[in-house]
Amino acid sequence: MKRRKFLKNASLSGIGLAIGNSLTNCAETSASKGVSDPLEEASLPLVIATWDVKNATAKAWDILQNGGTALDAVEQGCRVEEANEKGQSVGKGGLPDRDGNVTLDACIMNQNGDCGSVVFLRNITHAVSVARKVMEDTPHVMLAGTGAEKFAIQKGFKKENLLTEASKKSWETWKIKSEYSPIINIENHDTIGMLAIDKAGNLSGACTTSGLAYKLNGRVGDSPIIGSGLFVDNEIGAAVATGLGEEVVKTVGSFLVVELMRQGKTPQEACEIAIQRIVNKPNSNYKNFQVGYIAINKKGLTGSFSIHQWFSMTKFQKGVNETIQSNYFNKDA
Ligand code: SD4
Repeated sequence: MKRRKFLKNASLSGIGLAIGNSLTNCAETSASKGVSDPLEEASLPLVIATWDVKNATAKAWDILQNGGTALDAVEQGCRVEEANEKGQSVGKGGLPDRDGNVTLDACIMNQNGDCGSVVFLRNITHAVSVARKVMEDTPHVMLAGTGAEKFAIQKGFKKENLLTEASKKSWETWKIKSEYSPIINIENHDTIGMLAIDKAGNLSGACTTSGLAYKLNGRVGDSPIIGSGLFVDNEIGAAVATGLGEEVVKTVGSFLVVELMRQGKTPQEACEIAIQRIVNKPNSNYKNFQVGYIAINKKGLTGSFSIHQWFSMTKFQKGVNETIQSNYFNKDA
C-alpha cells in the first residue's frame, strides 16, 4: 500500500524541483536523522537486505551466528525469498515478461572477489544458487538463457513452472491494456539484495530478481551484472541495488558505492552520492522511477538511500532483526 502511495505521489509531483537545493536538503536530513552516523557501534556478524525481508535476514543470521560464512548466509537468505511464492518479483511466483515467461536474473560475490551470475534463467527457482555454481564450478562469471538452465539441471536443480496462478492472473489482467510503462511501476521493485559480514570479518553479497514485470522478452536488468546490481570488495565494503535496473547499469551503481567508500565516504554518504549521480544526469526523469542502494563497510557500518520514499532496508545485528525506512532524495512528492 505504501508503495502504491508513492506511485500516486510520484506521478502527481510534477514540476519545479531545484536539484541543487534538494541535494543539500537530503544530505542534511540524513545526518540529522542519524542514518549515516559514522559512530554507529558496529558489531559482527551482521546482515542487511533490501526491502522488508525479515524471514530472509533471519535465515542468514542463523548461519552467521553459528559461525557460517557470509557467502552461505547471503545465498541461503536469498533462497527464502526465491521460494516465497507471494513475492512477485523474485524466484517462484515472479511476474512474467509480456509474453508470459518468468525469467530470473541473479548474482553472487564472495570475499575473494570471485563472482557468478545467471541471466534470463527459466524454470529454476533458486537462481542465486545456480549463480553460485557458476562461480564455483566453472571458469566463467555469467551464464545466460537455455545454457544457464541446462547447466542448472546438470547440477541437479529441479525444473519447475515458475508462473504461479496468482502471477498468471496478474499478467492476464495486465494484458487487457498491455500498457508498457515499467519505469513508473514501483510495485515491481522487490528484488532482494543481501550483504553480510561473518564472524571472521569477511564480506559477501547476492542479488536475485525476476526483473521488471511485463518487460520485453529477453530484457536483463542490473541485478545479475557485477558492479551494477552488486559489488563486494572485502577490503572496503559491499553494495547492492534495487529499482529500475537500466539506471543502475548506466551509472555502474554498486561499484560506484564501493569506490566512494574506498575514498573514505561512509556507506550512507556513498549511497547518497550514487543516487545523486542518477538524478543529476541530463534529462533524468527520476520522478518516474525508483532506485535504492544499501551498503556496508568493512567495519560493519551500514547505509541506505533511494530516490523516492518507501524504500527500506532490513538489518539483523546484535540479535535484532528490524526493517528501517530509508531516507530518500525526492522530498517534493
Ligand atoms: C531490474 N533491479 O531488473 C531490477 C528490478 C528490481 O525488484 O529491483 N525489482 O531492473
